[in-house]
Amino acid sequence: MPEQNERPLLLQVGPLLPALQDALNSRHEVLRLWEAPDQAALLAARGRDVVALVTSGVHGATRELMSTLPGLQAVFSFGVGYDSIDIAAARDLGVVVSNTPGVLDDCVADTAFALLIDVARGISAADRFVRRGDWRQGKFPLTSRLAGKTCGIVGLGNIGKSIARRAEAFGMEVAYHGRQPQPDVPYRYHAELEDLAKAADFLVLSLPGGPATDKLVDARILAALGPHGYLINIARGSVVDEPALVAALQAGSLGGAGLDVFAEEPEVPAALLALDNVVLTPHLGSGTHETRQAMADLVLANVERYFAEGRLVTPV
Ligand code: 8YV
Repeated sequence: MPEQNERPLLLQVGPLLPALQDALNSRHEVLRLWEAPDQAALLAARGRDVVALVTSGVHGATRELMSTLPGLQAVFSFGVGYDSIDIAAARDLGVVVSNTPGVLDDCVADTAFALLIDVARGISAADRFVRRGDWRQGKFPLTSRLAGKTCGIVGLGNIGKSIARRAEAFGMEVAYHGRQPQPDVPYRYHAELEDLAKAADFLVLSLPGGPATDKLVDARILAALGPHGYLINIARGSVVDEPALVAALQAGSLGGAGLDVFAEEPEVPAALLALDNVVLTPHLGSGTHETRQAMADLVLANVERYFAEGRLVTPV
């Protein structure tokens, strides 16, 4: 059980959904770290009273920050990916961590499919074509059909499975790569990522970020996907060797890419902006009113259960 304080002091690392901030503020005392003119001074003055961090996949939680909070018991994160949270440090410090799995699968899978259809059929490029007035000069080039193609999914977790169901509905074959084959799924497993990339027309990345998957998709994998292959990334920018991706797209040795995530967000390599066969979105995978509210509700449920019962709803 957490130590019983009247109003536990929470430290919020960065801005969150306003409805979540309001709900936290109404029940707890919340320090707003990112707004402090002198963060070190705030931590020196109040850090010893902080019992929990509230953060997100974007803001994360470093070992350095957690180590300055001797009373820290829990980290509550808004988002399913926790690669920005130092889980090993949390374990060393005896700090529990929660995230928000399950509630964002549909929206992230929709984003993956929106990017996939867009790159295959050239929807964003066609929109630019119409706006430029080019239609008067001739027809838009032919594009690629989805039905009958192979959708190769890297990381067949909850989001990957939601993507697979969409691919099936569009008449695509589904194959996947992950650490283990999953006996209960009807899709073909490739133990080697390179073999999946060779077999796939669309390689969709829905695996966790972090050191274990850093630059997993490199020049070799992109070459296996080939000049008629498309890369879709709704996972983390870190899982792709971004300079290798830019080089493959510029050389025409990769057919195109749909990217919601980047290595150095919000920076996007300038070379990508010039390419018509690339669709770029600003990490909006889970970004609908309904899903962000569901994520906020799950953060709150974790906070409330932790302070009432000493347990998390969705522990990492
Ligand atoms: C969020 C995400 O944008 O859940 C994740 O892992 O990447 C997104 O849903 C992110 O957590 C920051 O809010």
